[in-house]
Amino acid sequence: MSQAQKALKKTNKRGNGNSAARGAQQSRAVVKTYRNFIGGKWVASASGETFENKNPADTRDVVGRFPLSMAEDVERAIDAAANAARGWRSMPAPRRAEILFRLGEILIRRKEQYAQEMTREMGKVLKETGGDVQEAIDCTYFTAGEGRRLHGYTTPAEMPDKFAMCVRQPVGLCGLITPWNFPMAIPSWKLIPALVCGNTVVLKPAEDTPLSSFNLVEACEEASIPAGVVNLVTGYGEAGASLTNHKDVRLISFTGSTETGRIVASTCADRNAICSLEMGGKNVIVVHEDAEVDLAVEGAVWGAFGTSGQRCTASSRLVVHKKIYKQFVKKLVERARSLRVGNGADAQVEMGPVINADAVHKIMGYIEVGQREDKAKLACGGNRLTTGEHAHGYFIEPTVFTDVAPDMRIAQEEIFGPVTAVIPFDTLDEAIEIANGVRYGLSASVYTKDVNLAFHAMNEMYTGIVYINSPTIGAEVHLPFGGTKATGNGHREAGTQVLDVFSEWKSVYVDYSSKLQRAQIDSIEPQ
Ligand code: UN1
Repeated sequence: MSQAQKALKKTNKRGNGNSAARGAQQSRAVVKTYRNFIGGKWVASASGETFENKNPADTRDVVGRFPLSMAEDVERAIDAAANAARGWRSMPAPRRAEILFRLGEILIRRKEQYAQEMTREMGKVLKETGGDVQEAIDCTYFTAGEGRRLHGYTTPAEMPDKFAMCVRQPVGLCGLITPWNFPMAIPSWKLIPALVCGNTVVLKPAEDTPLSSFNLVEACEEASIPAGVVNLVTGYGEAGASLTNHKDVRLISFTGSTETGRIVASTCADRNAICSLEMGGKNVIVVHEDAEVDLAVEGAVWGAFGTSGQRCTASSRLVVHKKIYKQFVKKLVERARSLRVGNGADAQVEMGPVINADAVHKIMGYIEVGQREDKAKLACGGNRLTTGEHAHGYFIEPTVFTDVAPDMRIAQEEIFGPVTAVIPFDTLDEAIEIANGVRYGLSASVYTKDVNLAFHAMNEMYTGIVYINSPTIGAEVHLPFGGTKATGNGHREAGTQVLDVFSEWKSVYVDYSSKLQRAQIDSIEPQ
């Protein structure tokens, strides 16, 4: 790592099978150098400097070298996006959408390759990286379909011979800052709606996973999205900050930590830019006494340890009725202990590494905090795995704390790792109070067979997403995604709701009476 890289602060958060190990060995021989995509051309950073993208399952494996972009690179990308704006916004939305459908086809064809490359740069198991690419495909198809809708509405005007309607217009130049945990899905959630609405973009992906964004942008080029409409700059916080600060960037869409999101929000407030934020979570599964325990355990394991717990939606709190508590904990711990941890490229592996050394430090720090606070019990896990097949990666055991008090730090703060806290409860209202008793409000789940309780809980959970009888992860792209409180700033991604982020409303009044009609003043007498 160069000195310049070390000086930069990061902004974004977020059984080694033999074949996987061999892959790592082979790929060490040739390390490809990638480029930024600016104004339709693949270019090196202005300084010529690069940074390394390493495999978190085996850090000897360098996935690629990527441009270390600074303010100058971002400036060039913004210029390119500004120059392309007029042409793109004046292309009819259904035509823009046709190009995006072509992009969807390319993503389908390359799904397997993208998934493998994503596992190599990010660590999650192949099934999950396949799901990540699939989410980008789903988003592309669903949102491209909106190109033929983008509805506004007409409404009667107050005056005779006057027509009133509202239509959408693009917001302008969009800066997209994306995290490493869903390296293709999340960029697509922002990119595709931005494009269908007629905006041009500069994408700055997380420094840990630039390859998946490279793949997405390369596919955009292949789909013949015009030069300058989509621009990619890779790098660290410097690049993200330059994008956020730039006067010509009308909108910043950011997914990452609540702390960085707050800085993005205040920077945008200073220059009256629009900003859409998707940040942390401390999601909960409530398991009621009548729940099917095996199903709830299976859901909890997937929700807590899928993606090594590195989802904003991860089930990091399990609030369990006292009547079934013992049984639930016993089964949960058995399952957590049996999970196979290793290189996600190995089909037998169930949980991959965490993303980087900082993540290990943070997660292990929380495990220590949990152990120090004597209210809770470490029921399983708690260790970093450092020997044998785990010697060169960032592996942490699936970790379960039981008898956790709702006010403990491990039950309040986002850990973003394979750690979950089990909390006992007596009544559903108590469980709902615990569920809502955190600063975040992304996702909540209830396991119960009682439809009345399910609807009551659904109504009372103050989150952006609620699941009944399934865990807190697994949102689908045609429904709005986002959360309340410290999770967001009121916006939603996905669904048709995301169109309200990437377009602005224009109200249009057409007076064909040939006289001045003063709204709210000239009275209309009934004939
Ligand atoms: C995230 O962790 O930021 O609902 C996104 C889910 C995924 C998306 C997670 N579809 O778990």
